[in-house]
Amino acid sequence: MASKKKFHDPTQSSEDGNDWSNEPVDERHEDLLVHTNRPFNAEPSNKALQQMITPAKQHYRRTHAPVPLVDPATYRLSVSIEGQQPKLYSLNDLRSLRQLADGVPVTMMCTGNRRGEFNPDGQTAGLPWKNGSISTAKWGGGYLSDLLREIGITSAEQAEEDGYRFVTFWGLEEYHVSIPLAKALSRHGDVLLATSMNGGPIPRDHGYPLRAIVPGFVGARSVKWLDKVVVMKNEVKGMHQTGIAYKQIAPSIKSIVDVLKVHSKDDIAKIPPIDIIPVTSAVTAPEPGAVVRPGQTVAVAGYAYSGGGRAVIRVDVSADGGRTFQAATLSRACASQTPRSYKAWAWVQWRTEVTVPADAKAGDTLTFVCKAVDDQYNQQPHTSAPIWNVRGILNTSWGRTTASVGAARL
Ligand SMILES: Nc1nc2c(c(=O)[nH]1)N[C@H]1C(S)=C(S)[C@@H](COP(=O)(O)O)O[C@H]1N2
Ligand SMILES: [Mo]
Repeated sequence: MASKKKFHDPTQSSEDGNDWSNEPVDERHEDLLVHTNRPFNAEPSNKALQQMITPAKQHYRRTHAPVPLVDPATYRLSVSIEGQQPKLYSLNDLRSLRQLADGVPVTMMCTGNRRGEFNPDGQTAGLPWKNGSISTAKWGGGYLSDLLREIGITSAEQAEEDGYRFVTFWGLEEYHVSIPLAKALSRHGDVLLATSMNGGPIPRDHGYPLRAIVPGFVGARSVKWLDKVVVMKNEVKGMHQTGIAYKQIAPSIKSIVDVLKVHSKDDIAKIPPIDIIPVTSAVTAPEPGAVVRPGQTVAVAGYAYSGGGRAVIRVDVSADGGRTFQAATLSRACASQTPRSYKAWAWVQWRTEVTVPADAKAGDTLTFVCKAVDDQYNQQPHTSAPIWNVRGILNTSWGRTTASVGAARL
């Protein structure tokens, strides 16, 4: 339940009918690249993306409404089986669940990461994210499966026989999505009711006081400001689940208006929304447009991630646009997130060094490229043009950045 007490400042209320006076502006790092202020959508700098664990102030933000203001004393989580009386849990009640105290490193990525790179091939509908709508934090809290057991959902098999296949999460501002019940109940799923981020309370922007964390799934399923958890027979109806938000439409369809000419609403509901991101990677150093010199050794760095707990096993890096490659050195977020653990929830950070050819000419462009391989040998598409789609989701093409060659130092 959101606090009824609002510290309303009339000078800050805006023309759109929402109350924006309670935004947690102090939580937001000044280096964030802000796409929209109301609601607040922003991504970290390349430098921040080079850290294994993203500091909370720099973790990307994806919001759709003002950030709810919650009083932890009166907050209650409602948990139910569809059509039955809900049970209410205070934050204190939730502390009695088995706790994952230290937190597990989980990479969260918005499906629209790198959408902006699609736009030269045709305008997409959505925020023009660069390569930063992805971040990694250590999330701690209780296991959702323990809470579901308390309301009588003891086994996925039994629940499925009774017709229940989904768990739906509702945020306090009405955002709602579903995940498969099997993911929520699996010992290997690690679905959390998180109360901590990077060892501290969850900042308001990221879901204070309670957030679902669904490791290995797209960011959209990790619902912030959790209000209700409902075990359901079907996935919930709504823009972020059955609607078009997380669905990839054929590249021939160039506008949202055209989507509706080709697909009825019912058709769209039948297209699966993305849960598990294919393997992807990006270059975070050098900065786009950096000037490098002939013969110079350049540090090239970036991240690579694959959904569903698949571990990245190799990242190939090229300084000549993909004609020749060298393997980068990988670092993992924690020792247990190994290949074929199927619990590699976090990205790898990779780095390598390349030498600019001594005969490179001033004014030449060097194209740095990276491509990752996961433990099931999934690989990335070479370019984004063939996977262009009007919603601009899942740009998992090779990471790319260019630098220009300056005059040789004498
Ligand atoms: N309640 C609620 N939960 C939400 C959202 C939202 O708008 N409201 N956005 C989702 C989306 S699309 C993403 S990518 C992640 C972003 O989480 P972050 O802002 O902590 O990075 O939260 C998800 N959970
Ligand atoms: Mo997202």
